[in-house]
Amino acid sequence: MKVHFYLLFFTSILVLSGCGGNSLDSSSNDNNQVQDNNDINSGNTTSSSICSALPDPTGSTITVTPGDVDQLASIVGSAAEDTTVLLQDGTYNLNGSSLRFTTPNVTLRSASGNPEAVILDGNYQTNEIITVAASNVTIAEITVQKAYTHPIHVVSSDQNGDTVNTLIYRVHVIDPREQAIKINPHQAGFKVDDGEISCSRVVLTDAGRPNVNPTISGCYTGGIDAHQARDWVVRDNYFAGFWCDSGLSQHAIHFWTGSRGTLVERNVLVDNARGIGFGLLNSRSNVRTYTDGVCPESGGLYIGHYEGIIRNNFISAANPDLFNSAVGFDCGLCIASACRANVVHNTIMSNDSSFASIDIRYAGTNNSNILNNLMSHTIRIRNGATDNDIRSNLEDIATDVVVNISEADLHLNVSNASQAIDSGILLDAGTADSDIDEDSRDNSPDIGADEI
Ligand SMILES: [Ca+2]
Ligand SMILES: [Ca+2]
Repeated sequence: MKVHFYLLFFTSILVLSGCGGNSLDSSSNDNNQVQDNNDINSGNTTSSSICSALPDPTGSTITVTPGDVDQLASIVGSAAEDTTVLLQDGTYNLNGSSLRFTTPNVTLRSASGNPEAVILDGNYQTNEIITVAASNVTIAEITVQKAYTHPIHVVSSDQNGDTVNTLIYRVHVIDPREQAIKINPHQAGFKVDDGEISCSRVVLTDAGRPNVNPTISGCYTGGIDAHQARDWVVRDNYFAGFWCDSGLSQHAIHFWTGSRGTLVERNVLVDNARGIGFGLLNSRSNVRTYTDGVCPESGGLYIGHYEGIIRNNFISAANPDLFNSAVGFDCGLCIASACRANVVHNTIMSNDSSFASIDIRYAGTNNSNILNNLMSHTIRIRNGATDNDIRSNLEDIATDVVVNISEADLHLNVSNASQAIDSGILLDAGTADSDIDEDSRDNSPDIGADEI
């Protein structure tokens, strides 16, 4: 049984908001834009059974309407543990305010379960729209758009120490001015671990692109930017549009500065300058290290990412505007100073140029497995990357091996995919037992993310 718990304060704002709704009137343009964004998701292969609606809330609930937006920050900030804040449909114009979660076990979600129907709009006035600074916080089934910096920022804090078990589920993150989802440890050394980002859409649209922060390489944006984060899961998401006319965007998905154990699977990435990155540089200060002897072969080398799996992802580039931008399509999988990574069964397709379908870089990238990947361009191995197991990949493959690159459907086109079908090597159990559709792989695995 659900327990509904309303403070008198909240009851009063609910009553007041019942005859309001002014903020709803201004939402039509934004709703249209989000609908447009959704239209480009036609290539998303995730099934509804994988990304089903969240179960009903447990514990206390507080229902909020768009008319309550001026109180939303205080409602979130004062919510007790085991509280769910339910947002009624409409656009919440934050007008510079930010939502900061400092109490564990608090959930923010739409009442309807429809992410497109509840929009938290920063209108480039709010810096961070949502800051998660406590453990076991869930953000679900809403749209978060137009933050001046980060729509969602997960941090550790002096107050709560480590932040663990963040869940970002069925959230649409649209047109950030900087990185869409930022994960940062507090400088005192507390960590931000064990989170999950799934079934979400993270998109930079043509309308939003001119608003990107031009400082720092000219294109200071990206999808997920995670520092020193351990054991995060990123699955069944859709990322699109992270590039700029000038400057190099950060990756759609990036874990670095000593992150570890990241699992990145079944994501669809469309028209991003850089796809999935483990690590980045070959030296950097302020990185996380471990005392358990992980990656003993790398002794003394700079490591940007330890262990982890990248599997069963579709990464495509087909937008002429991306190719005509200053940098174009840089890399689909960008592996730099990443030890003991498993990079297996991904499909990377570009119908124009690409610097590298898979970039394997720096001596810190060692003892990693690059196996059974299917790509339109090549694997580049450079800057001292050695001692990796790179086999059974198909490079320089024509894009008609997949169903439709322009619609980001990189399933194998059976009539043209004989090179890929049953051509892979059998991987250790548990490495990639199923494909992007969650179909089981047979004992003659098909190369790429799709098993026929
Ligand atoms: Ca097969
Ligand atoms: Ca399949």
